[in-house]
Amino acid sequence: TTAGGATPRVAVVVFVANGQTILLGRRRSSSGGCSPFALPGGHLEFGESFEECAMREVKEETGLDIEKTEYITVTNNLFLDKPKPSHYVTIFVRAVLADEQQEPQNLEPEKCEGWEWHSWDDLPRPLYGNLEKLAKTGFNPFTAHGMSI
Ligand code: 8DG
Ligand code: MG
Ligand code: MG
Repeated sequence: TTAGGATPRVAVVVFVANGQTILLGRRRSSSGGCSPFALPGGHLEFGESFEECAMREVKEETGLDIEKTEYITVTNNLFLDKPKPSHYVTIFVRAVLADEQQEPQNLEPEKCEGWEWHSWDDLPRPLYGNLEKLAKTGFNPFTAHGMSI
C-alpha cells in the first residue's frame, strides 16, 4: 500500500526513567481533538545511531541529558486516520537521567503542553496510539529486557 507516494519513516521514542516514573507530554495536534500523552522522541536523521537520536530529541524537547540508552522494542504502525497518512517504524528505547536533579523544560511549547513524570502503573489517558497498545499487552518499560545499542 502506498499513500500518495509516501514512504515509511523511522522514529526513536524514549522512556526516560526517573525512579518508578517516566516522562510523558500531551501532544498538541493540528487536527484538534484530545491531545494524547506521548513520549519524547522524533525522527531518525541520516547517519544517526538510535542512541544519538534519543539523546538529541530528548535534549531538544525537554532539555534533559540522558544516559545508559538501551533498545527495548519496536512497533510498525500505519497512521491512516491522520490528515496526512503516515507509516512509522518506531524504536522504543529506555534511558536514565544523567543528573537526577535535572527538571524537564517544555522547549517546544507549540508541539507539547508540557512534561510530567508519571508512574507506569497509573498512566494518564488518552495515550498515543502505539503506547496504548503496548500498555495493553502488559508491557512494562522498567522490567522489559533491554539491549545495548
Ligand atoms: P523532528 O521533526 O524533530 O525530527 O521530529 P519530531 O517533530 O520530534 O517528531 P515526533 O512527531 O515527535 O515523532 C516522530 C514520530 O514518531 C511521530 O510522528 C510518530 C512516532 N511516534 C510513535 N510513538 C510516539 C511517541 O510516543 N511519541 C512521539 N513523540 N512520537 C511517537 O510511534
Ligand atoms: Mg523533536
Ligand atoms: Mg518529538
